[in-house]
Amino acid sequence: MNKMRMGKTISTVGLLLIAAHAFGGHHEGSMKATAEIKGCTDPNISGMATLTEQVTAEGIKEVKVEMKVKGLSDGDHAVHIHEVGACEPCGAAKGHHDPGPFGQSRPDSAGTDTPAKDINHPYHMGDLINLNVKDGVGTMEHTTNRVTLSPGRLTIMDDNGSAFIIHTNPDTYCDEETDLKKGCAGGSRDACGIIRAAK
Ligand SMILES: [Cu+2]
Repeated sequence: MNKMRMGKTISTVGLLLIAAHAFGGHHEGSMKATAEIKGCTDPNISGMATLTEQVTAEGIKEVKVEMKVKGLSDGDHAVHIHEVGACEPCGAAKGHHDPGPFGQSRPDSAGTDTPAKDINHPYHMGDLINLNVKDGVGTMEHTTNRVTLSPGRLTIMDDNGSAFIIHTNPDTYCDEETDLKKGCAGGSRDACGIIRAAK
């Protein structure tokens, strides 16, 4: 084996070890991921989220999301899993995670007063519930079976990763005809956190 080949083999083994480490424990218990939440522009916003994948007795994978964030304005703030694991700037996280056949990831982001033509909210796989902030502390707990941490068609741990986005306004879930307008999914972005595999 020449030197180049050896190098390639070693790095492949290294990657496998990293992958085994990141996703280890799948059989013993639950898979986990975490996200450190930071303000898009406000350095006073900070927090943490944990994601735990569990398999129900029926064999369905579900992910429990627990989030605590300080520094946001009191009230409800939309939270979603966005399609790219990037937060600088917060727009880099792109649209809502939606690996479905049509991949319509835009929520309410048309540049005018009308909604985006491909508005698909709240049907995106990454759509969650509002974070409720009281006295500057926001908490959210939600279990979803729309996404997985383990590999598969619904995974959020895909090639380009995923990130949480916390929006300025509440998510109205865009669930009424009269509610289908720009901003119904929470409007501008306050905070972001890249989702990373954890032990
Ligand atoms: Cu969002």
